[in-house]
Amino acid sequence: MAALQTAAALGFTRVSLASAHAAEPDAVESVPALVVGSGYGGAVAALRLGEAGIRTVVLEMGRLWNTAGPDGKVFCSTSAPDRRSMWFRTRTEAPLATFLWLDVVNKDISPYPGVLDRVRYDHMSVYVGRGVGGGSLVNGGMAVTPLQSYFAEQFPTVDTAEMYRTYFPRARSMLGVNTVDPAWFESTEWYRFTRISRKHATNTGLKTTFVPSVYDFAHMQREAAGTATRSALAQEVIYGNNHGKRTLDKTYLAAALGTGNVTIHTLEKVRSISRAPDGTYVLTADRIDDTGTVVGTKEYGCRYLFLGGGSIGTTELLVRARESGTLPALDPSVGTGWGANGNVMLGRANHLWDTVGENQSTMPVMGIDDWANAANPVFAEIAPLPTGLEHWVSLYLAITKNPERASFTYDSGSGAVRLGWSAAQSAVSVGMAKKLFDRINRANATIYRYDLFGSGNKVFADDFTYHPLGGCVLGRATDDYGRVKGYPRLYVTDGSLVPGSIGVNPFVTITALAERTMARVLVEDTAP
Ligand code: FAE
Repeated sequence: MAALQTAAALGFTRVSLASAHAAEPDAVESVPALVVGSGYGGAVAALRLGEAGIRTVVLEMGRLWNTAGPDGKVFCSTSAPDRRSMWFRTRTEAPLATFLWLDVVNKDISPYPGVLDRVRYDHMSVYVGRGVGGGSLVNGGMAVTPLQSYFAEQFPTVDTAEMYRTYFPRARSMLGVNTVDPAWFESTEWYRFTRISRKHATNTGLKTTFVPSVYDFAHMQREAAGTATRSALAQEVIYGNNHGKRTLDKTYLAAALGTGNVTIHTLEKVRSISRAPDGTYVLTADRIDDTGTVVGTKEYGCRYLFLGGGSIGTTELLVRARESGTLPALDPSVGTGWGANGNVMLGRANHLWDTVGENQSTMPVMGIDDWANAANPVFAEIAPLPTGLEHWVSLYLAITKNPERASFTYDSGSGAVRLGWSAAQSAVSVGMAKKLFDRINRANATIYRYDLFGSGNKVFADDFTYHPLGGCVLGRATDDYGRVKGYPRLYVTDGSLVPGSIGVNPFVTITALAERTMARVLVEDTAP
C-alpha cells in the first residue's frame, strides 16, 4: 500500500513536470551571446567570445565530468563499464559487440547521464560525447590535419592557403597536439599491435603514416614506466580518460572560463529556437536531473546565437525550427549534405606468430594512407583492441571516400527528426574498405574476423559512425563563415558545416573552421 502511494506520488510529480513543457518556463535569462553545446565548435566560440569581452552562456545537455565516483575515478574503463559509461542506458552499446561471437563486451548498467551516447537512426547510429567537452571526452585523440587538396575539394570557397597558414596551426596549438616519440613507439610493447598492422600494410605495398594526438605522450611514457597513473594504458578511452588526454575542458573551455565572461550550464538540453520581434533569439531548454527526468524549463534570450551541438545536435535543432515554423526562413539546404565520413570498422585475424600483444595503448598513432589511390581512396586508422589478452586481432577504422549523402526530415506528429541514410549507402563504404583489406589479406595470407560485430558473422561494421558530418553545410545552409542564411547573428560552428566527408578524423578541421568563423564574426558582426 505504502509502495503504491509512493508510486502515485511519483506519478503525480512526473505529470506535473511533463506539463511544465506547455507552461511558463521556471526561469528566464537574457545574455548577449549564447552557445549551444560544449564540443569543439562550441568551445572555440565560447573562448573567442569571452576574450572579446562578450558575456556568454554555454548550454550543455551533458554533465561536468570533474567528480570522482566511489572508485576514486571520474570515468570508468571499457573493461569495467558502469553507469558513467553511457547516456541513459540499461546496457552498454559498445561498437565492438561480441568476441568469439560471445556477448561478453557489453554490460548491464543503471541509467545515468553517462559520457557516451549512441543516437540511433533507421540504418545508422551516431556515437557522440555528452558532457562539458563533447566529443573530446570520448574520442581517440587522433588530431589529423586533412590533405590540403582534399580540404580544397570539400571547401571550394574557403581560402585554403589561409586555413593551412593560420587556422590549422592555431587549432593544433590550442588543442595541445603532440606526436609519439618514434624510438619509444618502435620499442614499446604498448604499440606492438600497430607495428604488426604496419608490417602487413608494408607487405601489401601500402604507405603508413604517424598521426598526431591530443593525448600527452610524455604522460603515456610515464604510464609505461610505472611513474604515472595509467589511463591510455588502462583501457580508458570511449567512456573517458582519467589522465593524459587534453580534452576541451582542459584547453579551450578552461581558457574560456578564465576570461571571466563565460558561464557553462550543464544538464540543460535546448529544445527549441525561435526569434523575438526585436530580432533576438529565444531558446527553450529542458533542465534534466541524473535520472533524465525533466525538472524544469528555462528560457534564454540572446542577441548572438552560436550553434555547437555537433552535426546531429545542431541539424536536428534547425530542421525542427524550420519545419515547425519557429525559424521558417531557414535555407532548404538545412538538413541536407550529411555523411558518415565513410566510416567502416573491421578486424583481421593474424597468424599465430604475429602477436598483437596483451598490452595495447587505447590511443591510435598510425594510419594506412591509401587516399592517393584515385580508384579507391581510403585512410584506415590502426585501432587498438585492448583486452589484456593476446587475441591476434588487428582492428581498423577505415575512412572511405564515400560520396553518398543523406537528409534529415521532420515528423510533425512526434516532433522527431529522422535521418534518411540507407543500408545501400553504407554498402558503398564497405565496398571500398573491402577492396583495400582484401589486398592486405591476400598479401599476408590472412582472413577477416567474423566474430566481432554480433551473431551474424558480420565482417564490416557499417551501421555506426564516430564521425557525423554535415547537415548545415558551409556555403549552402550558411554563408562562407558559418552565418546561417536568413537569420542575422545566428551561427553554426561545429561538424555540421563539413560536407559529409573530410578524409581523416575530423576534430582538427572542425576546430580550425570554428577559429576562422570567430575571427571574422568578431570583427565584422559585433561592432556597436
Ligand atoms: P561535439 O563534440 O559532438 O559536441 C556537441 C556538444 O553539444 C555535445 O557535448 C552535446 O552533448 C551537446 N549538445 C548537442 N545537442 C544539444 C542540445 N540540444 N542542447 C544542449 N547541448 C547539446 O560536436 N575525431 C577525431 O578527429 N579524432 C579521433 O580520434 C576521434 N575519435 C572518436 C572516437 C569516438 C568514440 C567518437 C564518438 C568520436 C570520435 N571522433 C574523433 C569524432 C570527434 O569527437 C567529433 O568529430 C567531434 O567531437 C565533433 O565536434 P563538434 O563540435 O561538431
